[in-house]
Amino acid sequence: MKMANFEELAQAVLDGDETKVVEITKSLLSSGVDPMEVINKGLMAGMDKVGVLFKNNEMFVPEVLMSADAMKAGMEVIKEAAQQGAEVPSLGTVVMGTVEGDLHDIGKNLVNMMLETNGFKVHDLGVDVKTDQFIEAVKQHQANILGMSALLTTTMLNMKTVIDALAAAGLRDKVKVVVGGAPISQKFADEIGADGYAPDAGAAVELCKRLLGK
Ligand code: B12
Repeated sequence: MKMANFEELAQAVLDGDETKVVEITKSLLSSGVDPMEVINKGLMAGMDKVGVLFKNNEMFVPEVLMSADAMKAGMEVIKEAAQQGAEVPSLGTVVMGTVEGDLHDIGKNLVNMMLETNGFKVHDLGVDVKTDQFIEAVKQHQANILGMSALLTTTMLNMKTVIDALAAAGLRDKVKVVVGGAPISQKFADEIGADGYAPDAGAAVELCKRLLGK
């Protein structure tokens, strides 16, 4: 059988073909390809194409959802493979969620996966997370880092609401706040008083390590 390639994987994400995505991801991993390459050159490359087609009205929500599910299935395979490696001591506890009103979670999940495989303990609150839920979780898990994701210009300001609520609850100096998502920038992060911004999952890991002095 010929070895599967990145283009085929990207195409399978674009087609929303979950079975094929799982099959190709497994095949690439078992032939020793670096998981990050599988993510970047295969899964993400496919999702990038989806993004362009969605923007140009050449692809619609149901198809995008199928692609999203296919990408998630591929990421699950990678996550399972990573968990079979040795236990790494925890670098810190992260509470992570997508802000209220926002249902996008692919990027957040990718960041979580990278944080976990790099030794952080992650409590994922999911999507559409209300301000109070963030505050409660930070308290409950004594989080070192609070991560927030937003993909919509209409929801990104909810990050500021959460940061203000942290301050009101007397928790602002106990936790580092990191933010990300397509519309977020370093400038925006500075404006809302976050401790850091990262443009992608790899940079998010570096950022969290740096903020905790690791
Ligand atoms: C997939 C998708 C959907 C899926 C989401 C499925 C899911 N489970 O996530 C569905 C179909 C549900 C959807 C719905 C909608 N979507 Co949409 N969607 C997208 C799309 C195509 C891809 C997003 C994605 O997953 N990218 C891949 C991931 C890996 O990248 P990422 O999210 O940017 O994450 C990376 C970084 O940003 C960073 N990061 C992310 N989070 C965090 C957090 C931290 C702490 C850190 C440090 C870093 C970090 O690291 C990640 C990994 O590298 C984008 C287009 C785009 N190019 O972004 C539109 C897009 C975000 N959607 C858009 C819109 C308008 C909508 C809808 C309003 C459409 C509608 N009319 O119904 C709804 C809103 C629903 C809601 N309330 O949230 C617009 C937003 C426009 C705007 N400026 O606000 C976009 C930009 C498309 C467009 N060009 O019009 N969408």
